[in-house]
Amino acid sequence: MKLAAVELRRIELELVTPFRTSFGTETTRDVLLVKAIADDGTEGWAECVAMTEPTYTPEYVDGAHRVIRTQLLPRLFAGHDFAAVKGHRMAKAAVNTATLDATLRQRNTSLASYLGATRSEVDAGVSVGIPTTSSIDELLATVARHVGEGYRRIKLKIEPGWDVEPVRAVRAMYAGPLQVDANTAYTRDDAGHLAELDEFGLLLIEQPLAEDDLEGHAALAKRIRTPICLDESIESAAQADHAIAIGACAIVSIKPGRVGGYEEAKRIHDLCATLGVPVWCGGMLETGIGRAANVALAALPNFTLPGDISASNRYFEHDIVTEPFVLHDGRLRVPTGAGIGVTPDLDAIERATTTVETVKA
Ligand code: OSB
Ligand code: MG
Repeated sequence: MKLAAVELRRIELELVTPFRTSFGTETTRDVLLVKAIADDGTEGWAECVAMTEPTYTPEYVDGAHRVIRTQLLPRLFAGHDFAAVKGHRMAKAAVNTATLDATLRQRNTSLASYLGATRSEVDAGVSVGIPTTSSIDELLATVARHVGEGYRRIKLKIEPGWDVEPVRAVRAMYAGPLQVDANTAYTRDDAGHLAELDEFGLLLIEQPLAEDDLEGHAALAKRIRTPICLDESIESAAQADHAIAIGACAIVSIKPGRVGGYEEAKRIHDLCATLGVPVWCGGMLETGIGRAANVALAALPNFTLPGDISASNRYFEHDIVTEPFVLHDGRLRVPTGAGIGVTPDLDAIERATTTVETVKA
């Protein structure tokens, strides 16, 4: 693929409901879209998953935008890889995925088949935020609605003060696959408290402790029965290998943005398959563009747990692809078209655009 230009476009989409986690509340999604334009006019698309503020990871969208503009694109146009640039994996992932999409569209190959997908549909899971009202009744109503929509797994966001009781209440009405995500909100001293979640038969607890506290996770794993899954801690296959080796996690959440792109995501998948560690695909409130690529990844064989891969209407009233993702019996269909296999809805994208810049090679 010979690159002619890259378009960097910021869009703003209102979320259908605020999304509250232990690190903050999102009401809109400020997304950086990256479009790679090949010399033959083929276009490849990706979204940068960095959030508005650096509260989930150090990266945030303004920073990623600037790193792409001033560090990554000059290297890309000069034919260099990004190895010299430390970190900034979400920024790298966005550029890597846009160029990969253009390459695959030129070759008329789907991302799913390129990555080695073995399924045509993936189980849909949904991540349920902490109600802004902190009301257990509201949580139960939300969970009941998602179960009614057909979701095959429910994930509850937890934090100190919002954990055992909400989980107990949900468990009393829902016997299906259930897991929790703390986004680093606990400390090593909370092991006794987190053990109170053992009785609910959770699939896993995601990232209870700080991202850099692998030893703490290994120690916690000895004190609770719920399997530990890492999200924020895992930025590469090497880190996954180390975390698994020291007993810090039994399950890995793979987010392509967090690890630098789909190639590294696949390496983590393959490594975990070899080690007998299940993986699932995390989400970052993606639009249909990022969602399509995640669905392709989640179709690989060792994605044995349902991901945070929900229908477009979980977050957005109007998605920015021509065919929004919808549930079919609790599953999403893996796109079969070339590249990410979805068509960006240019009118919808235009309506949501706040800034746009085209950088020529
Ligand atoms: O920790 O998995 C997380 C969203 C933004 C940042 C971090 C996380 C999340 C989610 C939602 O849990 C996943 C999704 O539905 O896209
Ligand atoms: Mg998480």
